[in-house]
Amino acid sequence: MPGISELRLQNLILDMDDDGIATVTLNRAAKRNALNAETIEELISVFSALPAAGARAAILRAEGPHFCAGLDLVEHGQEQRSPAEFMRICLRWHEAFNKIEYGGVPVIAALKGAVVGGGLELASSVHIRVMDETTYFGLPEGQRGLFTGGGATIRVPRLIGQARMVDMMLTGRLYAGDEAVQVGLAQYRVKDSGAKAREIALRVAQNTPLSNFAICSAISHMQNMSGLDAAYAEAMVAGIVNTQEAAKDRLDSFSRGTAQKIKPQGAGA
Ligand code: 1HE
Repeated sequence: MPGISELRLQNLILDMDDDGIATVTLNRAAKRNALNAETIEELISVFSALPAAGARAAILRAEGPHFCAGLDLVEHGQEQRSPAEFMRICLRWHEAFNKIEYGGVPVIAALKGAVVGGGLELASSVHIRVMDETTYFGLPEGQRGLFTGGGATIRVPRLIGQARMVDMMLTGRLYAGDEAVQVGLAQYRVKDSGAKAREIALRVAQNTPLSNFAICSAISHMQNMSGLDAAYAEAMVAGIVNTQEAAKDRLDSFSRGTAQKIKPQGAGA
């Protein structure tokens, strides 16, 4: 697998800073960051490489005023794909978004403008979604004579429930503002989603990498298991994570009474 310095990217920009925060930028603003086949392949390459590159967290952001306009409808129309060809395309989308969701590196999306169709499928694969005042969410597939193919049927109901998703697809209903947070499409709504995503990434990067790995892969895997199997897997993951060497200092510091307490900011002793 190529390292991050060997990746040749046309549609994404990848930057890794000294804090171990990777920034992945969708860089097709002229096409509203619509997802063509090449961009999907680049997402697979980048998110495959990040864990081995030692990324402690990643920010997924976009150039231009819109996060992502979904499937590249122009490419799709021109290619005249057969059912089997488009099925293969969808499997590559799943590969890309599974790398994000299951890769073990916390991914925080800085959202703005349109997060629609495949753009919402992409956004729903990250671990923390931050929206700004311009952000809106939609699933216009019904209006376009299409159906979701990038995992929305699995991920979007987890966020907002099946009934809301079906409503969005049938009626073209958009969610924005406070309502989008209330229904679960974003966890944070702020003026500057990029700045907030960075603040969150830096905070998340303070956790031990093994805890983050478990949080950002095990929980997703467990949603696919029976309750009994998930409980067993949870015990195994906890067996590994909760006995890790890297946590010893943190536990010692708690025993000595020097660890930060878990209280709301500004609360008294
Ligand atoms: C595109 C795309 C695209 C823009 N594919 N080229 N997604 C949609 O149904 C959303 C389609 N896009 C829009 O509704 C609007 O473009 C936006 C609301 C996102 C932005 O509007 P605006 O006025 O800022 O930009 P624009 O003038 O519409 O577009 C600027 C350029 O981007 C223009 O290209 P140009 O060469 O004429 O300058 C557009 O053609 C291009 N562009 N969106 C291709 N999506 C795995 S299945 C997933 C199924 C889906 O994702 S369905 C949802 C598809």
